[in-house]
Amino acid sequence: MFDHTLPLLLQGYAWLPDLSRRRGPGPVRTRLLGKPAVALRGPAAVGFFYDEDHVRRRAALPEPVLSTLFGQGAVHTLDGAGHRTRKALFVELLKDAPGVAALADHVAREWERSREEWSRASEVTLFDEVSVLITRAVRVWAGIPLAEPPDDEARRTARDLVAMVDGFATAGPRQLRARRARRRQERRLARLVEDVRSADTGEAAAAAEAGRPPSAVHAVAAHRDADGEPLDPRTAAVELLNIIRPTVAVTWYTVFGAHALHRNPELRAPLAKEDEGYARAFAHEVRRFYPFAPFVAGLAPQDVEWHGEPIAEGSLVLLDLYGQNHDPDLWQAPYTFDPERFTGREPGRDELVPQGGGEAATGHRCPGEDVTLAVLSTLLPRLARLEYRVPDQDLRIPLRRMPTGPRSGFVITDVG
Ligand code: HEM
Ligand code: MYR
Repeated sequence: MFDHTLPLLLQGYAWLPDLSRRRGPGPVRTRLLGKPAVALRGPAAVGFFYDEDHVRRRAALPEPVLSTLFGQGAVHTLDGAGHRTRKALFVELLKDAPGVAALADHVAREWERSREEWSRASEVTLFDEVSVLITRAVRVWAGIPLAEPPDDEARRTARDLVAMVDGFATAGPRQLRARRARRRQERRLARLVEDVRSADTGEAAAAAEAGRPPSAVHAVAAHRDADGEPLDPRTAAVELLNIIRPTVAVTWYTVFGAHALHRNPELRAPLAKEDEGYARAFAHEVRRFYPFAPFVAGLAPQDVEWHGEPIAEGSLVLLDLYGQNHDPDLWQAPYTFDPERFTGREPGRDELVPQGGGEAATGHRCPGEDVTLAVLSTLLPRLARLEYRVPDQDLRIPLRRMPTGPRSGFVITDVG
């Protein structure tokens, strides 16, 4: 069987679904990165995948993904007690309702400021502008100061954070740009962590005493791993980036939300209402419908078996997130955009998996789903209430590109 790494790079989101359609039902066997690989999907497969007896993360992610998207030594690469302890840092910061609400407030304030700027511009590329507004909000929230002049630095930082996500699945110039962006941002944030530590104001202890969460910078600087040691400054920078970069990555979903409103204009009125339940359902449907994370991957630590199918030790096990979110056995008319699927009900734990499945606190599921939903529930209703025109442009979303989005970046004019 030949190695599918190249077809994956070339075909992007279409690769696994095509393979699975050609092979018929059941797990898809292939080769990836020089290893035998098997791709699973469905709620039962989620349970199997997130059991550490079946799948481990150490050494599973290829170097080009680590040096761009996640960072060397990131929480994504840990297993066992080391993972649990590191993960608690994220879960405590991100699962905390007041903390998430505070971030959403910053996003709402930045939206107002951006909206005024946009109303004076002849045209606005939504992708670029939303990435800058979220960058401003998350930096303030996380306690990361902006150098002077702050606006220029916010734009440069937004470009770097976007580049890290944009370059992880390509061998072309975007990969190089992503590596450079990561090196630059890691250097800056490692220095910041050192500064915070040497000027320790006791912020973490003071915050705990006052019953409020410490800022992300302080929490990361004060964190101790399972071995009782603080993170070295470079690893601290990696994990700080694992909070601010994915928050800015919500830009992709925001622009997909704009795309959904454009294609389904009848959804604008219900989304524009002050109806938190509908906004959340709309955000869930954006995360289900549009392509972002294709799959997650780990290695079998021993010979294991899935539904009678042997998986040899050392095989790559993939959980096909995009495939599961469009599986006709799970979703009626999966290629129809319909927020009503989620009105009045929350999706089951292992049903909707754009950000992984299982439990966030104990497994590798994304700890940022509350943040993602809060940012989308802040931005998308405001977008639905905004007056603007969508001029002719290339709004196709190429499935061969990873990550993808409307080609034009979603240009709007006549913002009111
Ligand atoms: C993990 C997707 C937003 C922080 C993950 C994983 C996926 C994902 C697929 C891997 C799950 C696994 O390995 O099983 C996304 C998408 C987002 C998003 C599509 C929306 C744009 C966020 C946000 C944050 C965040 C807003 C933090 C503020 C993390 C961290 C991990 C992670 C720290 C590593 C968890 C671990 O390995 O234990 N995310 N995420 N993500 N995400 Fe997100
Ligand atoms: C973020 O910035 O962390 C949010 C965007 C996450 C995209 C997740 C992509 C997962 C890719 C796994 C690739 C594995 C290749 C073998």
